[in-house]
Amino acid sequence: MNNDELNKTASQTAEHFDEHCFVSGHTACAGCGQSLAARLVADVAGKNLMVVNATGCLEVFSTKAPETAWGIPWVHSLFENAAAVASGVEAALRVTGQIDKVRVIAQGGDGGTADIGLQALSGMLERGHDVLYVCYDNEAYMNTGIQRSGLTPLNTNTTTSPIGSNSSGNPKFKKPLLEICAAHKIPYAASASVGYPQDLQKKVKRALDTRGPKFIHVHVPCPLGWAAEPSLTLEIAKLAVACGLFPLVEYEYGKVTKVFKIGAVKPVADYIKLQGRFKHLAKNQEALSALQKVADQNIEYYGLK
Ligand SMILES: Cc1ncc(C[n+]2csc(CCOP(=O)(O)OP(=O)(O)O)c2C)c(N)n1
Ligand SMILES: [Mg+2]
Repeated sequence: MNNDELNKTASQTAEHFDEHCFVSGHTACAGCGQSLAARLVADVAGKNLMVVNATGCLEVFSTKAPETAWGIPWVHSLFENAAAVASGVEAALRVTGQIDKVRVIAQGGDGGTADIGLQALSGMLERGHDVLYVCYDNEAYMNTGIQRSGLTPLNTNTTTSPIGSNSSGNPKFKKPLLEICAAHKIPYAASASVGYPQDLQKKVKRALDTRGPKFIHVHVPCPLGWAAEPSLTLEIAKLAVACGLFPLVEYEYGKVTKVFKIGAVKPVADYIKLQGRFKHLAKNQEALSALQKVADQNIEYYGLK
């Protein structure tokens, strides 16, 4: 692209940004839950926002140079240090007297948050920075080819936890990320789902209206990594909540203050049957029961019924 073409693209993009600060034209897959959730979050935050983005799908598909889908100041950190970089951004805004005017969001995937970035996140929460950290959880390292993460569910087929004669997929339980963050006794921590957009936006607003460190864990189906129909993203997200595998809850200062009651609980079998990553469970009753037990325990622990 020459300079004239670049300037033309920039002015067209500026018009586009009047309505939203995260816009279409990026290269996310069809049905990507993460791209929809990121727009819902950015829409609540508005223009007075600075975003620090860990390496991962969202960073890659939204900022293909020389283009960007972000109409606000946006920083690409490393895979592991979004929370540390956001801490620095917040500290700079604080010492220059701008922290009341600008909100700071750090965001990353499940791998970037629950595994490699957990230390930086814990430090940010402990130090008390006025930052909202959003984890977009698609339950594997999707950008590099569907490797399991600490947030991959039990018995999921991934490229590093493949099914086989002696394997029913991922042998580990999903890490209790929300509980780990809430245990820092931060003012606000919540889980949300792209399947419930209004609930998600209410929680983001609540978090951004609260001073101090905040954390939101958002469940976002990934059609490619979950081997699911792109048109079913929202239905699958809702089923994860309805079966108890992804509870929607809120914490204040380390205590549960609200839970999203499920009503008619659906069996885990209804959730997994729409996803190729769980196809093997149709013929493996023991592995399916183990996953159902995880959901049952969530329902009991949080009183979801
Ligand atoms: C230190 C380091 N290790 C590995 C990578 C390679 N890498 C880039 S993105 C990524 C996966 C990201 O997974 P996740 O955080 O879950 O985000 P997703 O792509 O699933 O949205 C990996 C392993 C890297 N960039 N830096
Ligand atoms: Mg991921």
